[in-house]
Amino acid sequence: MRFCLSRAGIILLICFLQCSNMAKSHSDCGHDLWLKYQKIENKDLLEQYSSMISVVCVSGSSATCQIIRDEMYAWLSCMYGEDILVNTSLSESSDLIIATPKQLPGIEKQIGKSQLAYIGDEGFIIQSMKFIDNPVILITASQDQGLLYGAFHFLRMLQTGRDLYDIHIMSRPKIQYRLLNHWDNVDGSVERGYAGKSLWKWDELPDRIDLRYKDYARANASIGINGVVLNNVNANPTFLTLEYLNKAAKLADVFRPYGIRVFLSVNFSSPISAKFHIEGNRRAGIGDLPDSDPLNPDVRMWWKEKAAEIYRLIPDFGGFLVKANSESMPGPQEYGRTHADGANMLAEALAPFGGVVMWRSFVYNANVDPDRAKRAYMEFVPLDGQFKSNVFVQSKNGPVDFQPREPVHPLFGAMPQTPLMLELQITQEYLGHSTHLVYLAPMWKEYLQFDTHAKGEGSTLSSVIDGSLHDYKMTGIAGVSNIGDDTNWTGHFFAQANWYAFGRLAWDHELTAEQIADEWIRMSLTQDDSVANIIQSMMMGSREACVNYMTPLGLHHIMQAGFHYGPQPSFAHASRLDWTSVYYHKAGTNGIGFDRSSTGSNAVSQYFSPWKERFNSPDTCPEIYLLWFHHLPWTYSMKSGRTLWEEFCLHYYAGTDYVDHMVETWKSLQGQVDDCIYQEVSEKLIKHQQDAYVWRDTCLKYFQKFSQREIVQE
Ligand code: BDP
Repeated sequence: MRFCLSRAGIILLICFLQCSNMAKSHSDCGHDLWLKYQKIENKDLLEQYSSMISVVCVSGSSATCQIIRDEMYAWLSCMYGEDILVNTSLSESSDLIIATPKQLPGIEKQIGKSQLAYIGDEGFIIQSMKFIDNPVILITASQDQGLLYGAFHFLRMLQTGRDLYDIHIMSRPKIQYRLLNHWDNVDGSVERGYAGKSLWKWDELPDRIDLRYKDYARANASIGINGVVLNNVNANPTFLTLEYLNKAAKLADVFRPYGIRVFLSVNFSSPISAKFHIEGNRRAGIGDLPDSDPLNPDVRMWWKEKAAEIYRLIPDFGGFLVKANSESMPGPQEYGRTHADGANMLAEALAPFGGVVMWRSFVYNANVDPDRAKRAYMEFVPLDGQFKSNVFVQSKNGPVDFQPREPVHPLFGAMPQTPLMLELQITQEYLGHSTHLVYLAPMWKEYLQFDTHAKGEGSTLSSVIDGSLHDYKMTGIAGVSNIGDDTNWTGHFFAQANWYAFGRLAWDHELTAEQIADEWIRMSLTQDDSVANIIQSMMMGSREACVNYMTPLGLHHIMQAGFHYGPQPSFAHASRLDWTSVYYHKAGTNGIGFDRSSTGSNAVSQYFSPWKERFNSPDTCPEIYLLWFHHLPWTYSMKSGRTLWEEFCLHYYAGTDYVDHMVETWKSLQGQVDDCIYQEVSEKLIKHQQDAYVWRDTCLKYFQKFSQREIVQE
């Protein structure tokens, strides 16, 4: 059956219009993300591709296979600038075959059982081979979902100019649950969102399905994300009402063929929420029990019934994300129960349906310890072994809160019996919102590659979360989304690279930050090698620059109170100590830094040897963490031979110099990238530059009051 002309006539038309315009004038201004239909400009490549692929066979009949057909048709026709054939049945002329062994018997024999077993449920194989004596490229997988991932991988190869000769690719995700966490609210606002309002149009759902839901699912599938927590961790019980579950179910229907499951953040007090129901305020109360004690049988039954109700509407519902006993969110400790008691109650309700609980470790009760950085470890490590098997403990990468740089959270490696899920923040709450150009993959790699030494050398954070270190039975990673309803999705065009990088690293944490940037640039901005290299190198240094002009040498949490954008090193408040800047930097005429050594708060003791010893002494502590672990005099001699104060100043200047360099680099690219994107990024960079100067000057002036020394620039 010839598929393309009838079924995809409209796609074809749109695609050709876009393609023909693409070369010079068409500008999506970032709306099409890294999934632009674009012609291949390199003639040799075009010749290679079109001689090797002209008749595609995707034989499956599922909605997912239909998506693969649509994608293949639209992309390849656009890339070549001419119509191609996408069929459902195999013919002698098929040269790209996309099928599971079930759909096309014979594949198993050709590929081999062990290879198919290796790729599991979500992986794929792309292989050059002979089929009916013809050279073909085969994309195969055990499930249609894997075919979709394989198809996107193959299209990425074409878009990034890879050779198609003699391909042998076997890929499977290293981590099972690869989720975006949306901090989206009922009223359409997004907590720490800098890209417009929420993508979810709650008022329109379930009747109207915004077209962007599909685009969103498609973008996620193209990078391997397989789950979405729809709402804010500061969860409103309204999301568990039938009205909102019906809305969530509609989203789940759109996402399902893309292999994306829906999850919800839940409020631990939901069973008593009728008490705080405020009419007209959209805070629907859904439960009228007297308490939400996790050991109360009525409360347990309430959650069981709620879970059953959810699964009736969303049969593949993923589970609950929970922020409990943290920042005014209710939790089991209100009833004298532990985090494990709370998590296990929810786990019990979800278990019959295969759902999981992601219980966050982001807690910092001041009664536990005066040092906020120590608290989560102290609360959670003693609970290791007490959680049910479908509970994750979800932990931020560092022990405080998504700072531009923190040491790794000491929990990683310290809970061998509890699957730890890593939570990264894609949205730039503390790294310049959607104004600063900061490519986050180098930061995430720094964490993923960190060797915790939990079981001796080689115990990297990535080996903890991919389950290989402790043999976790389930594995997961979450990224707090930076997506909103802005035309370009993420506010700053370059922030798209962070969404992209999160997905790619969640699939394979061994990819390098450079490689991921290169892919993204070639798919989003240019196919020109030299332009791509310039942009990649600019992106690679942007995170270190941000650390330098905001919080160098281990300084942290000195941002504007609440807003977290600009600097406010002077912020002090008597009752909210661990939210203030002065608590973290402890600057005085005697020096600066938080003493977490064995003679200070002793947070170093939470790390494995040799880190605890290395961190403990300023001589062996890596300078990037120096003021995180030590309070040192301004005259302290750094490895460079300069004083701490001199080095401190130079870091601030190095940070702003790099931003100057980014501004100049970007200027040099005018005319070489899409005009609209060029303009938007230029405007953002100007503001970025101004605000980086503000950071540098505010901080240096403020700390100079204590150091009482000249500011040095070189
Ligand atoms: C902090 C944010 C706050 C979040 C909290 C969390 O400032 O808005 O609710 O983290 O992760 O970074 O729960």
